[in-house]
Amino acid sequence: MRGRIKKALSGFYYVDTGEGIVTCRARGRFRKEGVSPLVGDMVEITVSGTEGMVDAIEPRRNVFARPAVANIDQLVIVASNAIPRTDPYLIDRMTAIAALKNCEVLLCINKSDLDRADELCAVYAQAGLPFVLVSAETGEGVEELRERMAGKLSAFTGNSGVGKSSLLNALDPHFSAQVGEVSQALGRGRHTTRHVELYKLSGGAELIDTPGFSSFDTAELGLELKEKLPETFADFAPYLGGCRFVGCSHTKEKGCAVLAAVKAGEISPSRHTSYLRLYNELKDLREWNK
Ligand SMILES: Nc1nc2c(ncn2[C@@H]2O[C@H](COP(=O)(O)OP(=O)(O)OP(=O)(O)O)[C@@H](O)[C@H]2O)c(=O)[nH]1
Ligand SMILES: [Mg+2]
Ligand SMILES: [Zn+2]
Repeated sequence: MRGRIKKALSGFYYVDTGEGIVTCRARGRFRKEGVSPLVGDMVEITVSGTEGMVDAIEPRRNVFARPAVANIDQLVIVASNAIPRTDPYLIDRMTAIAALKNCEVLLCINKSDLDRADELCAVYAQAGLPFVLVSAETGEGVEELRERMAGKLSAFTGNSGVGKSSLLNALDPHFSAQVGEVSQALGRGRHTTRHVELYKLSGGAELIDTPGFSSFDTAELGLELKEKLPETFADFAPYLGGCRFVGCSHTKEKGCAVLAAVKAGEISPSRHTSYLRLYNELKDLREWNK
């Protein structure tokens, strides 16, 4: 039988076959080969009694380590300018990683009832990144978000406490995903969502809710990103051919067209600061990281 993994938890995979959900284990050879089945994967399973076994994973169109998902059409980066405030670096980093994987990105700025995030909106309007300003609390923007998710498989990502699960509940009240308090003292969420799960929304969209993170990890940073970094910043594209030196790193060179565009206000300083931070994180990666 064939199906899609809709939930992964404690070594069990919940596979939607179209006729129901089969709880599966995965064959031992996956572990030996260093691959794990992921939510979003299309898999071949054999069913015996009420249990199943994942035999094979179909080729993936894309795969992410964090959030751990496969085959998504769109990565929805949920952010907030209210507590817990999202560092724009997180947005720019995820955007670059998604660009490398040819995956669409939608920025979803939540908690508009608390903070309208004018600066963030201005930065991403200028960068040409699609974004929606929403509130899971008041419902502002939720219809627009729903429209942008129609007919697609999307995955939420973002720091803990920005309201990913709250938005899932706002999009389709018949889900009651667990929502957690934000620690005002620490200014961050409490890691309420602990597993990755795919939900079919009424209206046709499919959405994967994922655990939030509190720090940046390096799982997605590799040589390919290092080599293609400037191209993963779409707003740099018009300038990349204009630098004086071939192989310009766009960090400090004389005659750099990207730096000139930042100076002229055509590229936002916040985006270029993220570029520099990512460039420095990637700088020391060597061949063996491949
Ligand atoms: N005022 C306001 N509060 C919100 C909004 N969205 C979510 N919250 C609150 O923010 C807190 C965290 O929400 P969650 O939905 O659990 O956040 P999450 O991103 O799923 O967090 P993790 O599962 O830990 O990654 C809860 O107290 C929500 O009620 C919003 O639009 N406005
Ligand atoms: Mg959550
Ligand atoms: Zn340059």
